[in-house]
Order: sequence, then C-alpha cells, then structure tokens
Amino acid sequence: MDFPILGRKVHGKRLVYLDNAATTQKPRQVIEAITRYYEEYNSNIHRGIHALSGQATAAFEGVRKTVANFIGVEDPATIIFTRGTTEAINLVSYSWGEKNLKPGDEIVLSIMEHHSNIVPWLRFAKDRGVILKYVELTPEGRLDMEEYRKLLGPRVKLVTITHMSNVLGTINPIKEITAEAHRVGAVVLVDGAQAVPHVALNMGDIDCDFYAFSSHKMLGPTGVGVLWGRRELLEEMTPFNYGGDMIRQVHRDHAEWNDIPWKFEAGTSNIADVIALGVAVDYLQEIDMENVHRYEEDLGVVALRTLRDLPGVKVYGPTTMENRGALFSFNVGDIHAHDVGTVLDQEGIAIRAGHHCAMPLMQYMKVPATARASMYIYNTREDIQSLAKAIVKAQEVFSKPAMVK
Ligand code: C6P
Repeated sequence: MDFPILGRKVHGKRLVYLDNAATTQKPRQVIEAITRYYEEYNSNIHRGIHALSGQATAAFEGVRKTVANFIGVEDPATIIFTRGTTEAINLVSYSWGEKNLKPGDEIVLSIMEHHSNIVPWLRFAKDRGVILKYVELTPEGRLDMEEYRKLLGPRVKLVTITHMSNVLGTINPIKEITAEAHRVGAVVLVDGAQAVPHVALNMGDIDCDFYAFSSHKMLGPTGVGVLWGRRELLEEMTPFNYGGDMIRQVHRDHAEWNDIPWKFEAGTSNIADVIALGVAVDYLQEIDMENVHRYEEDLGVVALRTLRDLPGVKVYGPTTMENRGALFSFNVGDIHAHDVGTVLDQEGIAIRAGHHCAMPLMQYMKVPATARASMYIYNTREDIQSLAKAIVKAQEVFSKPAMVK
C-alpha cells in the first residue's frame, strides 16, 4: 500500500478517508521525496555555486517542466509556483487586477465559487467600484449558461470561474465559458483546485488565460500551488511580492525585475515541497489521468446511487456522473451536518461538514451547512458501504427521544 496513513485506525475502526476535496493523503513516494531532499541535497536554489545547490535547482526547475507537461503547456516559464490556489488567485488579483480593473468594469463569477475566488474580487468592488456579477445555477446545480451569456457585455473585463465545484461536484464547461468570454474581450481565470486532481487537462484546449491549482489536493504536499498564465499577460504584469529571487538588479533608487516565472517567486521558495509535487505528478501520470477519471466516475456512480437510495438523505448537485466529480454534499433529514460528521468520525469515517468556504452558495441553496464525502484514487466500494452504514447509524442515534424529563 502506497499510502501509509490509510493503514491506521481511528476510534478503533479502519480509517475511511472521504475528505479528499479538503486535502488528499500522500503516497510514500511523495513523503520520501521530502525526506530525501533534506537528507541528501538540502540547499538554496538559483544562488549557490556548490554541488548541492545545483542539484536542488535542477530538481526544482525540473518540476516546472513536469507540471507544464501535466497540464499540456509547452513553455515551463509560464508555470509559477505559489503557496496554493488562494495565493495564485491573489497573484492575479494584485498583479493583473490592480492595473487592469477600473471603476465601472465588471467581473463575472459564479455563485458556486469558493471564498478564495470571491474575496480577492470583493476588494475591487469595495475600493474601486468594480461590479461583481454572479452566474446562478440550474435546479440540478449546473451553471446556467443562458444566464452567463446574458451577463457578458463590453464592460466585462474578467470572467473567473471554478472548474469544479467543491460543494456540488459540478464540472463546468470551461472551454465554452472561455470562448464566450473571449468574444467580449474578457480575460479568463479558472480556479482548478478541484479539477486538476481528477481530470486530464490541456491548457491549449481550454484556451483560458490563467489557471490556478493546489498541490495538496493532488497527492502533493501543502504549501505549494501553481498559477499558469499566458506569457503575454505574465510579462506585462508587475510583481506580486518584492524581495530576493524576483529581481535582476537593485540600485539605491530603483530595481529591475527578473524574467518570468521568477518575477513572481520572491524569496526562498518552498523547495522541498515543490520537488515533492513533481513526484505526486509523476505518480498520477503513471496511473494516467484518464484512468483516474474513469475510476472515480465508476465509484461516483455507486456512491450517488447508494446515497440517493438512503431514505431521508438529500444529495445536492448533478444527479448523474456526467460532468460531475465523485464529491457529494448531502444532508440527513434535519440532523445538522456537524452532528452527522461527528457520528461518522466515531465510525472511522472522515468527511467534511459545514459551509465548505462557499457561504454565498450555501445562502443560495438555503441550507446552513452540508456534509460532504469526497473521493480519490484509493477509495473503494467498501468505503461507500461503510459511509452508508454510518449514515444509517446517525439516523438511529438522532431518532432516539431526548433523555430530558
Ligand atoms: N477547498 C475544501 O475543503 P487552497 O486552500 O488555496 O489550497 O485552496 C482553496 C480553494 C480554492 N478553490 C476551490 C474550488 C477549493 O475547493 C479550494 C479549497 C477546500 O473544499 C478547503 S476550504
């Protein structure tokens, strides 16, 4: 078994890890890559003239090529390492948004966005008079594309939309969304945090302008993310952070920036974790992303049917696995999602419960919270059966009359 943590027990039960949308577990190969870096060639990159630094630099820069290849990008210089999706979106908001968004301009986003793709733009609404327009959903929980088209007009400067919802599992038609946005001259940023771990991608095919994702949701370590951007845009953008590694020359009264991608990577990078991200990508590529997607789709069909067949359980999001990930938000009668999560935890099952950092979506759905089971390559049908049994147990626990006189 490549995932050591999956061998442990929780409350005396087999761990059933179904919180993969929050973060995935790491294979031994990824964990060992971090140890190997610190044991064998720990050193700073881009600066040293010694052997260790050369080795670390080669490994670090090699990951840029690995990641570029993984998402169908030819030019590794357009891959920028960040701390995660959130920082990648903030990078675009500061480095592109500050210069390009003017009062009266419009940003189109969707009501299913994660806070990380709402809050950076709210800043522009508050401080600069930029107007945010939210695309709402069809009753099934898919983007209302007709409404999206209506929102597109000459004032729209940016369309920023999640590739896959972390609450509904909906996979949005990003290629179509991009083509429509480009027709009105808008720049397109895609939040790929939930999509990259699960579907094969090609930036050339999608044709968007920026694409952001996190390593820790795709078997890699925390603290690393990626922003891919179109070279022309990246080159004209100003840096996001200022300091070492992002400069070419510094004088007392002025400085010149380094080339992309380093212009956006100020300070010492998270070297070990970037190297380990490369190993995570190798691991996924070995399985092949088409196989990952197919496996999850099969698992999703079973999970969706199992959850929908449970009396009293309401599942949110698309009712088939077409353009949908194996991520299921649900509620069990009127039991609060946190209570469901607590009973499941006692059975060794890890899920997430709450608003999933998507409060506008919760308000739109008129629910205070949902429970969420999200799957990945190491989950099995047996895990789905354990989940179903534990949900029934939660129903039993909360159907007992209160012990109050
Ligand atoms: N969603 C979840 O449990 P970071 O934290 O920067 O790696 O990713 C932020 C983020 C951005 N967009 C989407 C669609 C996401 O799902 C997330 C992270 C986790 O759903 C943690 S809140």
